[in-house]
Amino acid sequence: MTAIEFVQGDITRQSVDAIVNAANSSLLGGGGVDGAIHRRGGPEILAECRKLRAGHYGKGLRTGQAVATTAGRLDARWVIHTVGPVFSRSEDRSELLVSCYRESLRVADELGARTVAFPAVSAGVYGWPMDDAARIAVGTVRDTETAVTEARFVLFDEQAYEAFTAQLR
Ligand code: AR6
Repeated sequence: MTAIEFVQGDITRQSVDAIVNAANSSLLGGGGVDGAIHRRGGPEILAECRKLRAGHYGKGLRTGQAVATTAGRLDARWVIHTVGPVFSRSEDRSELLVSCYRESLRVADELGARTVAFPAVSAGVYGWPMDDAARIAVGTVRDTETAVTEARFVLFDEQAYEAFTAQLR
C-alpha cells in the first residue's frame, strides 16, 4: 500500500529517497522545478544528465519516460527525471501524463526507493490545467502497483495544494 501525502512547499527541501523532476527532453535543465532542482542539487546532477545524453539518451528523454540520476546535494539519493506532455486543447495527451507517474514509480522500484516526492508534472510551463493534472497524478499513483510506501505530492502554491487534496476527498 502506498500512502499518498500532500505538502505545500518546495520540492528541493524534501527529505525522501527520490525526488521527481518535471524535466524536458534535453535533460539539460530549464526553469520551474527543473531549475530549482539543479540550482539546489548542484552540478553533479547536470554532469550525470550530460552523460546520459552522451550515451543511451542521445536523442533526449521521450515524453512520458523517466530516468534517474544522483540527487547531488539534495537530501535524497536520486532525482528521477520525467518529461511531461505540453498541454493541448486539440489533442488528448493525458496518457503521456499518466505514463510520467507510472514510469517514475517503475524507476523508483528499480532503484529500491521507498519514499518519493512528486511535483505537479506539466502543470507549470507546460500549461496543464491544475485540477486535471491533480486528477491524473493522484489517480495514477493510487492505481499503480509499486513497492513505494510513500508518494508525497509537493505543491508549490495553495491553489495547487487545494486541487491535489480535493482528489482524495
Ligand atoms: N517545488 C515544488 N513545485 C514547484 C517548484 C518547487 N521548487 N517550482 C515550481 N513548482 P514546471 P512543467 C511547480 O513549469 O509544467 C522547465 O523549464 C509549479 O508551480 O516546473 O512540467 C522544464 O525544463 C507547477 O505547479 O514544470 C521544462 O522545460 C509545477 O511545479 C518545463 O519547465 C510544474 O511546473 C516543464 O514544465
